[in-house]
Amino acid sequence: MKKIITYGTFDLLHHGHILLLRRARELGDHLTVALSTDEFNAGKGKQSFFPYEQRELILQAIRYVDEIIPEYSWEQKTEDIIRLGIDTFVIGNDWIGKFDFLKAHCNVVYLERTNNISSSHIRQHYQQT
Ligand code: C2G
Repeated sequence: MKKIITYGTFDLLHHGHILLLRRARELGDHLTVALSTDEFNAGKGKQSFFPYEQRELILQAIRYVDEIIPEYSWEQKTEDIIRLGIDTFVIGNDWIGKFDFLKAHCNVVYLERTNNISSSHIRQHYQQT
């Protein structure tokens, strides 16, 4: 079984996220999403609109997602990949090059981000209405 992993906040889920998850899942047979915890996001200087439990519940309903684990630190990726027997790490190309060190343990794939959609734009629009 070819196992894929990706990491992210997945707040205010939109088609950009769905296209990322679908393409990631299509690279193998099983997709694990490491979902940023609220505490980890605070460290990223990000506060999601929805708390972790709600973002997790929404992701659980997505057909491309087979497993969800918490992302609580920048340093956990290598240990996740080894522990879970991951073949390929996938993330959007806004991170291009940032995770090449993982090539020592698995394939690393940066996928094209979907243009003209982001959680922050949705929030800004929501706050204006
Ligand atoms: N994404 C995308 N197109 C968009 C928006 C997001 O392809 N229009 C992708 C991102 O590239 C990422 C995933 O969807 O691969 C989740 O995006 P975020 O929730 O914004 O994740 P991020 O805050 O980048 O956290 O350790 C890595 C971090 O946790 C990634």
